[in-house]
Amino acid sequence: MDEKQYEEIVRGRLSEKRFQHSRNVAKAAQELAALNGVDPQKARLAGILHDIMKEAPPEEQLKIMDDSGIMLTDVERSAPKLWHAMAGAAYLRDVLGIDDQEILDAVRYHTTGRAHMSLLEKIVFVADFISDERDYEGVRELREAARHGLQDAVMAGLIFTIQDLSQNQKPIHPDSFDAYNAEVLARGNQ
Ligand code: DGI
Ligand code: FE
Ligand code: FE
Repeated sequence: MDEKQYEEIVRGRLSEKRFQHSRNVAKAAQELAALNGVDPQKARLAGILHDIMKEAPPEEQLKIMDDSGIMLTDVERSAPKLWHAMAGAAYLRDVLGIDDQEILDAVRYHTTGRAHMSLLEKIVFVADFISDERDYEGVRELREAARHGLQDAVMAGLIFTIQDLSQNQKPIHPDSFDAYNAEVLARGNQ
C-alpha cells in the first residue's frame, strides 16, 4: 500500500477535524525529517498514521490491545488517553500489516515519549505539538525551536506534558518520566 491508500484508511476512521490534524502532523514531520537527515516519506507516513485509533471506541481499543497481547499496567488502564498510541501501533502491525518497526515505535510512543527515542520517534512526538492547527500559548516559539533543534523541542514538550498532568493530579506514565530523565541526562544536568 502507498501513502495515499493509508491516508484514505485513516480518513475513514477519523472525524474531518482529527484527519486534518493528522495531515498537519504529517506535514510537520516531513519538514522536521528533512532538517534532521531522516527519510521524509517515512516521517510523513508515521505522521498520517499516528492517531489512527484516536476516535475508536474505548472497547475497540482495548480489544485490539488484548488481541495483540498487550498487558496494561495500572497507570495505562487508568489513562484512556494513552490507549490510542498503543492500540494504534498494534492495529498498524496486526491489521494493516505494517512491519516497519521504526514507524510502529513512532506511533507507539508519540503520546508519552520514551527514553532514548530514535530521531523518527522524536520527530513525530514534536510534530504532534507544532502541527499547523495547534494554537496554544507558546506554540510559535516551539515551532521556531523545533526548526533549530529537535532536542529542545522534545524537552519543551515533555516539560509541558508532565507539568500539565501533575497540575491536574493525573497519572504520569513511566515512559514520560524516562523520556524526561534521558533528555536531562543527555544535557549533562544533575
Ligand atoms: O492525540 P493528540 O491529542 O494529538 O495528542 P497526544 O497523543 O499527545 O495526546 C495528548 C493527551 O495525552 C493529553 O491529554 C495528555 C495525555 N498524556 C500524555 N502523556 C501522558 C498523558 N496522560 C497521562 N495520564 N499520562 C501521561 O504520561
Ligand atoms: Fe495522539
Ligand atoms: Fe496527534
